[in-house]
Amino acid sequence: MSTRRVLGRVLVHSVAALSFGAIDAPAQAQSCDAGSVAQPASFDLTVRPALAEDVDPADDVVEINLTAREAVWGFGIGSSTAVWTYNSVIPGPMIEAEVGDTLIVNFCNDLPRETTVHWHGVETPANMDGSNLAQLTVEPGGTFRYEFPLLHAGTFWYHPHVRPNVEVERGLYGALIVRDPASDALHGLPQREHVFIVDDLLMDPDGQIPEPFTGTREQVALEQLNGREGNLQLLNGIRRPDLTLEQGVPHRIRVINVANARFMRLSVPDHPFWRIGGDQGLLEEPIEVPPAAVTPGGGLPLPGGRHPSDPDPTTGLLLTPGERADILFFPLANEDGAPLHFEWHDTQRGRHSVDFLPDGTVALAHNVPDGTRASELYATILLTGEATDTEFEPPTALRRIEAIDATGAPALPLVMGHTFPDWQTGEVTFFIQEPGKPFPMLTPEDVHTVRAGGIYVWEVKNLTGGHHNFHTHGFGFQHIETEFVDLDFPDDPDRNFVEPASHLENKDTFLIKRRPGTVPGRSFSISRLAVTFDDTGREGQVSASGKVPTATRSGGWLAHCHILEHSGNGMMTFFQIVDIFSDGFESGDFSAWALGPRTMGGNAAAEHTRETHP
Ligand SMILES: [Cu+2]
Repeated sequence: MSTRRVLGRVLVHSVAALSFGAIDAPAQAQSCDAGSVAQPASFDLTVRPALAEDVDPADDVVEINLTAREAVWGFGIGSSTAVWTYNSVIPGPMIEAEVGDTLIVNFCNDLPRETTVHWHGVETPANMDGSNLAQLTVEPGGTFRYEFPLLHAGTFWYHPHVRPNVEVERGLYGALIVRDPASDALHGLPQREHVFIVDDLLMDPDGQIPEPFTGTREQVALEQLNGREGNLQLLNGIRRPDLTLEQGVPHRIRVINVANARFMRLSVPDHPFWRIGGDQGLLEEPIEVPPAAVTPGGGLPLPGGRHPSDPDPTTGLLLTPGERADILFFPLANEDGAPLHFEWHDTQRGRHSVDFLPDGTVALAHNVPDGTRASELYATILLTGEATDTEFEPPTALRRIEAIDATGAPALPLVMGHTFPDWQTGEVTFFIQEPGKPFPMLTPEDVHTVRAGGIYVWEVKNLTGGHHNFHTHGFGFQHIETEFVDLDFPDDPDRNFVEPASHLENKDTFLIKRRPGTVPGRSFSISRLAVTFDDTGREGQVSASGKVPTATRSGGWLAHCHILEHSGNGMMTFFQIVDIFSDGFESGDFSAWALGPRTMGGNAAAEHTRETHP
């Protein structure tokens, strides 16, 4: 019997008789009973995430009880790792709902530290977003009732927004799947659906999860610069599970990258994927994703038959931390009948090396063999059923996505960068709003204030030699283009060019590519992302005035890199919504903080114009 099933059984028979003082939540009775965890009686019993139990009989309400608590988890390898969980399982129970449902989550914090629950990708009202700007943190023993309508279909996930590099790493993550059955049926999407939550956990020789940023100053600097990458390949909380899939029929797989920092470039050799959707629902049409190439010529086979990766990122399915993909997969046995491998491939993302020099300076370089590490197995796929000669034909059209017309729209400039590591401690400070201002230093006067309903362009400038990504709370966006600039080689077309969006897609987490040159400050990239601060379905609820956690912050919506070591060390900012009704009345109570000059007079961001480059 697997660890998961044992834990599930224990859970069903335990009723937590605890009382909690409610903070910042509607005054109504809540118990910390996590509810039972249902396991479907299907082929992938040991692999599929536990399902959340809907305790509300109403058709259009999904109500679940969710408790964050400590547990011991085996990861399918019999370890006794101290972890943090939702409802005693990793991943946390999968919440399934349909578009238009109301989701209610009775959350209890049974952890020894404060936490929150953020609904990654979901367009919630401001005070349900779960960031520590939008709500007070839920203290140990505390509760919070989340309640919001699910306005869009998509593959979402939930996780804490308090010290997420620690809390997500320890196991606090779960899937939230919002389906649109009518749309799925219309487009002939397969009924066979799976959710693959991929993670890499760093486990020490004692089978425990190390504290962040420990060790030598070199180790501290590298964990902060490159993010924590782990050594345990997890799919749905189990190391390298065996999956059984019926061959010769299409499967729909929703993939969620919950890793702190690892760029997941996923592939099954000899099998293409057809990407049909991602962060925010379906694409307009499927995109074929070829399997990841191995090093030209095949490279030297490594133990276990693995190969060095070809760093060419145009093959394989690339998901940065927090990103999701919705893919169609048509498994067929290889000629030798061997199982298929669902595997990770490396990609060049600009990892740093670091050198602490005797003269008190620190040298940073990108000379690590980045992008060439051996592939790693994430799951073995066993096939049932008969082989078939049938060629799989994906649907030709999915849905129409309305492109945001950002012509002439005001820009919301941001700039990503970081300091050199501190020579004594290895500590690195990151920023995204402006150089020298990490998140804790930002005040409402430093950040963007936008109008509900307004169209803007995020202009995310990356000064660094490494890839990052960009995640915004509450409002998705569409990639327009990424511009690469090298001021030292202005005539070199390989260093100065504009890469248009590959396709139209609604996103909330997006790869921000590194600068094209080598000299900091002389070279950068700018990613332009169109956004409508659309409050449809949330009218009057998007100005984040309901909660003002501190006098120096407004509430507001977070925008940050989703490499959790970066956001945690300052690569995070917030933006504010001014909610203007048609009569010009400005809603929301902003009186708890001083109105900066930018917020006066309506379209605050109009003072920014798009930067031009030589
Ligand atoms: Cu980053």
